[in-house]
Amino acid sequence: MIRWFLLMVFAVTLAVAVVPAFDAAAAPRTQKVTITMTDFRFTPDKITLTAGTRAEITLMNTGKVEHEFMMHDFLSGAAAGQMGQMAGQGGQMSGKMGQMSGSDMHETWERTSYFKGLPLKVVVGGVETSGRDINELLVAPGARAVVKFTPTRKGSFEIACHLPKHYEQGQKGTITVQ
Ligand SMILES: [Cu+2]
Repeated sequence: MIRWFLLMVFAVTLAVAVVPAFDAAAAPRTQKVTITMTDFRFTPDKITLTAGTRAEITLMNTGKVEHEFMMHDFLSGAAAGQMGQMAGQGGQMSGKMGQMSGSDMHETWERTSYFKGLPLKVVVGGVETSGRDINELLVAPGARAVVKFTPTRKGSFEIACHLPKHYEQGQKGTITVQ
């Protein structure tokens, strides 16, 4: 009887000692960030993530209009500078500039998307979708979406809403992956 009791105590002690260590190994830390989308801001607009650790970005659109979430290389500034140079070269370039700011620019943002080739999970309204090459995410006013991925590429990346005139009004930010 006494031996049985001791065995029980030992088993319980063992369980207490082992479980926390096991949990830590089985469920690695997830970096959770919430970005509020308003008309026309991302708050916060500066985020730091750690490469190799799972990330969950919750996007909450509390604005009155739809907003988009894209994360891509910092090309907008460079492209804008290039366009500025072209404008300086003469009036005939300005027509081309106007064309460039449309679908060509969108292709550039998609081509340089951080999520290009990266497995991504998106949860909207409790429904999870997974895929690769999900480059942009539209969030309806009042809606919430969660983007799950593991950042790999390190550096500074731009987050932006490229719906007409949103970026220009300041709906942009930076995610730094260290
Ligand atoms: Cu927007």
